[in-house]
Amino acid sequence: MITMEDIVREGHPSLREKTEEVSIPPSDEDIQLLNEMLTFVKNSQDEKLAEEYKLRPGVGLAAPQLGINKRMCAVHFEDSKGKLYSYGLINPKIVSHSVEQAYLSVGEGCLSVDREVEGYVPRNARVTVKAIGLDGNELKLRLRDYAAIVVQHEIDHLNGVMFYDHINTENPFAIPQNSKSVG
Ligand code: LHY
Ligand code: NI
Repeated sequence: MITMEDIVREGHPSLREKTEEVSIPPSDEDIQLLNEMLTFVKNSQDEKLAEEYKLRPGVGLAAPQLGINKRMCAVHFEDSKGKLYSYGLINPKIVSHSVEQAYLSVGEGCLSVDREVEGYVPRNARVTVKAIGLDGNELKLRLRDYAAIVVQHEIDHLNGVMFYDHINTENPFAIPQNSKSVG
């Protein structure tokens, strides 16, 4: 079972590396790892399990956060309408995105960052993502607002990008161009 001890923190080189594509069809080992990643995210939202295993609640996890150099991530959350997004994503790729941007009104955090970093993180308000799912089939997700933000945060990890790389250094709370506030 994956716990916080398995998650690397800021300063670890794997958070800054560009990851390798997973070969398709994915191996049983890759699928197993991705299933464990998704289970970690689910467990972290379960009050009892989170307390028992000292898990920090999260909505997403990317393989580089485990020191694994592969293009895989897992997300599990509900949007503001209560729609569930629960996916393991292999080789996810943003195939199109809106011009409009969106940022979380409370800013972002990261399971690999043990400090508060203030500021707005501009992202695309809408993205279409293609990936291979846990069943080995191709997935095409059309995401907006919170769902789009979370998946972009995870895909960034696959490219060695941290959320705070996007924050305006002069004014962390400058309203991004052509953007809406989410959350
Ligand atoms: N997890 C963050 C989490 O708290 C993801 C996240 C995304 C937080 C967007 C806030 C906004 O679940 C990770 O850091 N995963 O990489
Ligand atoms: Ni993160």
